[in-house]
Amino acid sequence: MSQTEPPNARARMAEGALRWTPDPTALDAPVTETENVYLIGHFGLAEVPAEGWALRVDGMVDRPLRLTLDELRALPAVTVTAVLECYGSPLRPDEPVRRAANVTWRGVPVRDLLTMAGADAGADSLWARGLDFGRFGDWEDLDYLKDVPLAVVVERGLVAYEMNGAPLTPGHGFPARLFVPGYFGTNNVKWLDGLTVATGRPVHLFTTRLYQRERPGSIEPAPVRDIDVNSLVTGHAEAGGKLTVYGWAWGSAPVTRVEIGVGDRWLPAAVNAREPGRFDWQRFTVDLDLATLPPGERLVTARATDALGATQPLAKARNQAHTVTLPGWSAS
Ligand SMILES: Nc1nc2c(c(=O)[nH]1)N[C@H]1C(S)=C(S)[C@@H](COP(=O)(O)O)O[C@H]1N2
Ligand SMILES: [Mo]
Repeated sequence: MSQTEPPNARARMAEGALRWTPDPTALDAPVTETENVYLIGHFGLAEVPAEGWALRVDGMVDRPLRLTLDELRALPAVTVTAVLECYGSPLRPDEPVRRAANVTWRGVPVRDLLTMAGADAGADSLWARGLDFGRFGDWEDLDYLKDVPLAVVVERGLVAYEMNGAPLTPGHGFPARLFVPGYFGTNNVKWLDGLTVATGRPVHLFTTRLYQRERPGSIEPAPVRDIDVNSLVTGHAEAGGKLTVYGWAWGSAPVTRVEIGVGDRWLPAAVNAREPGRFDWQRFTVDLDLATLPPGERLVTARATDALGATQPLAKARNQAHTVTLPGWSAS
């Protein structure tokens, strides 16, 4: 943990955008297989070798830290299964992108790192920087910086070095990334350089300019943090005169209700409860009686509502209800 070591080198950036979204039918497993977890990198794919890399923890701390990957892995770790979801392009915030996954993360609680470093009681923010850099839209020479409220990241944030039981892949942020359960993907900084304990928000394209959203009843925009209520239909089966439709629903707040729209009716689905303190996705399933469905009807929509009463909009929203076209069925 010497302070004389050189800073991390910037990542080696591969050519081309990192933007891949699987089909929702690939997302039916309770925990999404790593090869089916969507990929986003604003500047492309970054490569950061473990050799020479160390996580820096600095800012308002008594003892700045510098932890190699081996040192990080030697600390007590926790395992958390939680949703990773992309907010979508901050330039097109109303476009539904349906990039979501439920992933098992393993890493060191941010709380422990801040205790080791002796974080100042007056701090209220944690800034996380990535080692990737480049151009985004018309902006050049950018790096990746996010800030999260210290109280939330101390309560549930991790510096994750594994997903689904294996080291992070280069695309998902090797050697380590921040992960804050319940927060949108944009906050989960990959290819982590370091964490800075601070007060207030850093001015940056990805903090105070983009990834800011309007709040009803306020002229002040709010940073993109808590995940909106959302759902995906991931499969269906037809047997014994029934059409079963199923999928996943999630949000920062637990989902309390999922309705399935067929024709002009909304039918309640069964939804698994979420345990307190967890941020994983919840199964919904519904059995539709084929005899009562309009013949030839092919569109099925899922719409979730959370414990705070927020419901997925039917249109013009990033989390608008998911409609799938199923093979036709007969009314007989
Ligand atoms: N360093 C860095 N971290 C990043 C990003 C990035 O471009 N650079 N993209 C963010 C966004 S918008 C999302 S949705 C998630 C995507 O994580 P994934 O590619 O592992 O699915 O990473 C976040 N962390
Ligand atoms: Mo994203």
